[in-house]
Amino acid sequence: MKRHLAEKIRQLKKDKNAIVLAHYYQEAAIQDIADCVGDSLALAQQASKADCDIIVFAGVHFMAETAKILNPEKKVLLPDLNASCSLAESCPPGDFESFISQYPDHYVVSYINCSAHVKALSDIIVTSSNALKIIQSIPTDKPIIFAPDKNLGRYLMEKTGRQMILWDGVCTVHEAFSLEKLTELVLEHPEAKVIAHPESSKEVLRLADFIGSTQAMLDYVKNSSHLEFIVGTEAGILHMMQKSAPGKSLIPIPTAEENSCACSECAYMKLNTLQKLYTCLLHEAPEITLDSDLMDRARKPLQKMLELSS
Ligand code: CIZ
Ligand code: SF4
Repeated sequence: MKRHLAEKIRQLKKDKNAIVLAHYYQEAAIQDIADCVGDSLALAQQASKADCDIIVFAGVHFMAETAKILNPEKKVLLPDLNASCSLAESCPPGDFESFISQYPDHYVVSYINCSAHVKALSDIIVTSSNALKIIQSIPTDKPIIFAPDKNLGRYLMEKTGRQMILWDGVCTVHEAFSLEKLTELVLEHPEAKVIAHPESSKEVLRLADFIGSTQAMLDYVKNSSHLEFIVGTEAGILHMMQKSAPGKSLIPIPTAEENSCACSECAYMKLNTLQKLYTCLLHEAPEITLDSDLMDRARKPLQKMLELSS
C-alpha cells in the first residue's frame, strides 16, 4: 500500500512540477520519497532556491510558513495544517510584542521554531545549526532577547558567555527524556557516547558527550570512531542516522512516562502521513497563505540568517 502511494506521489510530483521537502522527524516512508530531507536550516536553504511550482512541506506549520515567506510566488502545501510546534505555540505574537516592548534597546533573536508573526517582530532568526555563530556576530555591547526556547537559550548563554533575556518556552518532545532512564542506559552501556540536541533539558545536556543540532548529531555519529550512541532527540532522526552509519548501534533515550521504553516522538510532526501527503498534492490543499506585508517583514530577519549561514 505504501509503495503504491509512493509511486503515485512520484508521478504527481512530475506532473505538477512539485517538490517534497521533508524534515528528519517525518516517518521513514515520507523521508524516502522526499527530494530533500534535512533539518530546519537545510530546508530553509533548499526552499529559498527551489525551482518548482509547488512545494509540499512535510514538516510542521512554522517550517511551511518559512518556505512560503521565502517563496511567496510558489504554492506551499502542508499535508496537515494542525502540525504545529510546542515552541511556536508557547509564543503568541501579542504577548511577545508586549514582552519585547519592555526592552526597546534589545536585539531580538528568535529561533526559527516560531510563527511568521514572531519572526516579523525579530531582528534575526537562528536555527540550532547557526545560533552560536550568529550570536557571536552580534556586537557585545548590544543586549539580546532570545525566544522562544529557554533550553537552547540557556545553552547558548553558557557557550557564548553572554547574558540574554529568555522567553519561557520549551519543546515538549525534548523535555520529555527521562533522566533516570538515561542514567541507567549510561551505566549499561559504558562505551556509548551520549549525544543530545540543545533543546533538551539542562540535566540531560549535562550528561551529554556531544551537544549539537540535528545535522551536527548526524555528522558526529557518521564520522565518529565510536560504535554505540545514546541519542537524545526526536526518534525520526534514527532512520537517517542508521542509513548514514549502518554498522553503528543507536539507543534512543526513553521518555519519563511510567513503564515506557519508547523514545520521544513529536506528535505534531507525525500528523503528516504518506496518505495525507498524497491527498494534499492531488488537491493542492491545504495551502499556506500569508498576508504579503507580514511576509515582507518576516523575510528580513530570515534573509539575514541565510546570509550569515552561507
Ligand atoms: O524542531 C526541532 O526540534 C528541530 C531540532 C528542528 C531542526 O531541524 O532544527
Ligand atoms: Fe516543535 Fe519540539 Fe516538535 Fe520540533 S520536536 S516541531 S521543537 S514540538
